[in-house]
Amino acid sequence: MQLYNFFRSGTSHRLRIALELKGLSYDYVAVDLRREQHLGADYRARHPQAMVPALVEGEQTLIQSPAILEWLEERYPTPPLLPADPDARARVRALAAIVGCDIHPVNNRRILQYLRQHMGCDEAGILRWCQQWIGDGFAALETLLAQDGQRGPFCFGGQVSLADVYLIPQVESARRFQVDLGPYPHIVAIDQACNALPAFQRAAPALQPDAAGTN
Ligand SMILES: N[C@@H](CCC(=O)N[C@@H](CS)C(=O)NCC(=O)O)C(=O)O
Repeated sequence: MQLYNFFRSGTSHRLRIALELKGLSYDYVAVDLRREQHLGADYRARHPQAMVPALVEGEQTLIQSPAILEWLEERYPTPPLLPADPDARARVRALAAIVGCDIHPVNNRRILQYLRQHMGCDEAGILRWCQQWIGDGFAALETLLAQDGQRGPFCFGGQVSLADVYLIPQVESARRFQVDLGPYPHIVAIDQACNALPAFQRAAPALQPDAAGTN
């Protein structure tokens, strides 16, 4: 498999974590969002939305990280990233969707570029925007995590799940946007527990080949 991705992209980071957790090897193909490589015709031919990630397997190119994560889960079910019970699966998917549907999309590069270029937003405004929507989602996640008496060190139950796969890249992004994580002790503890695992360590943005020379 080949993963077209960018070290600092949260959606790419999700896929790296899932591939590592499932013990799947892949070729790393860097698409530099800073140099707008994703907007070029070559990459657009692969992904008409001009976004990373894309996962190539044989003849097919898979796009959209939620769809790719579900495909990985179905194609490579061991170890599972979703619990067996339908109610538990709904819970894990809901935690993941808070990040995937309601936090990440509004802080995407193209949204921030639009705010800068068409809405007169300066860098302080951009930071406030990101902090607002990350904080909003994290507050809800923190409440849900605090209410769950059955939880172990991760987002759900005693094992890593898709909820953690979504959360950890979002925590990385929250730090980049200088979000105060003090109000979210459960999220911080889950971040520490996940980052103690080799799969999460190997998937970390700072360790990727295209991160070299950046800080
Ligand atoms: N829903 C898509 C979103 C992908 C996405 O937002 N990718 C970002 C990087 S994290 C991107 O390529 N942004 C390019 C841009 O905004 O110009 C997915 O989950 O795959």
